[in-house]
Amino acid sequence: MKTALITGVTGQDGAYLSQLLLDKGYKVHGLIRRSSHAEAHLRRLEWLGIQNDVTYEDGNILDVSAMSRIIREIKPDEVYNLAAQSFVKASWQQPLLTSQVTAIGVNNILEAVRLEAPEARFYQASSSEMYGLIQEPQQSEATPFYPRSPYAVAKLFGHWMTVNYRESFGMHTSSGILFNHESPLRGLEFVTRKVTDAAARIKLGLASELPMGNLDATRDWGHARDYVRAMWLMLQQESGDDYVVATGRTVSVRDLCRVAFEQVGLNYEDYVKLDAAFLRPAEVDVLLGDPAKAKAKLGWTPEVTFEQLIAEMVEADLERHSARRA
Ligand code: NDP
Ligand code: GDR
Repeated sequence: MKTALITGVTGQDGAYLSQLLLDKGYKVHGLIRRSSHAEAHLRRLEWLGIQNDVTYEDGNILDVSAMSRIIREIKPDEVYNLAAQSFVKASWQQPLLTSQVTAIGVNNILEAVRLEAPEARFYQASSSEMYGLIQEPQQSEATPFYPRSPYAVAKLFGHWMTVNYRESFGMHTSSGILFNHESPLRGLEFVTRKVTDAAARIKLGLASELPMGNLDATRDWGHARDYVRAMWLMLQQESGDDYVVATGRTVSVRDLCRVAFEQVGLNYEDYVKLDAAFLRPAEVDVLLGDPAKAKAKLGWTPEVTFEQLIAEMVEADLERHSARRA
């Protein structure tokens, strides 16, 4: 039986990755940081019905002593670092926290792995945000980076540290440059879930409008369940490497609104209002990934289309709000 440690286990990807690894027979340890509302922490794992199947470890990626202790105790075969301050917009308001967690946090874990379990395989959750002001129309592993937010700058540090530990110490480290991936478990602050949740609430008469930022931005959106499969595949290869994980199709925020509202039989133009509060100091206008390497080397392809993804999310939000009303 293999043992895995997942940081960020309470997040969207942590929940789906736990499910995948449990299904494969892994013993899964998940890092939980202390908070005064511990009961809310396991919400996503509960949604998947696996909250009692994960072993929880108290810690924080900012505390290298805690990370070392945990890795020494459980001696994982695989470590997945998914923990981050992951909301791009918040990174302008909290740039130093974002740097500490999303950049230095990666180094803390790499160091703990190097010292306590150097044979363990390590996955770093890198991001398409690192391409920022895009230097090529379709972004691959060879495309130069141009980060546009404190979040993206921090992710770039984590990415290069992951490469550096591989090259310096011969460790099995992989960086997954994942493009946006969503699901019914996505946080409400991110645009897809914000829109599917609003479409459901408006349909049920619980809201009457949806304030939005830049509708012209486009993203390459996939389903989180497909993307965690790519993470696992990376750590099953003979050596570590970097991979772009994307669908190869980009869709505007405007079209996201159209598709989500159509799902409930409404026209988004009747409800969506522009609100400058949701604009960003510097925008990433377009992202479009080239997943050719992941397909060739990992045999990975996404299974869920954008339309299927949004339909699943709207359906889940309708159910949630209907249940609350009943
Ligand atoms: P979420 O925001 O849903 O989850 C973030 C997780 O990080 C939560 O479990 C959170 O714990 C944890 N966390 C935050 N700070 C700390 C800390 N100091 N110590 C320990 N844990 C901490 O993110 P996603 O699941 O969407 O994304 C997973 C990773 O992938 C992130 O690193 C993200 O930046 C990256 N990524 C995501 C993409 C996407 O489209 N979803 C695309 C590319 C990269 P808590 O519950 O306590 O808040
Ligand atoms: P992103 O995701 O910044 O790409 O980062 P988000 O869903 O927040 O924004 C996507 C695009 O939509 C535009 N937008 C809005 N965004 C939000 N959140 N709210 C709005 O009201 C709104 N209106 C327009 C944004 O300006 C942006 O262009 C996500 C995170 O998961 C990161 O952690 C991850 O690394 C990247 O995806 C890949």
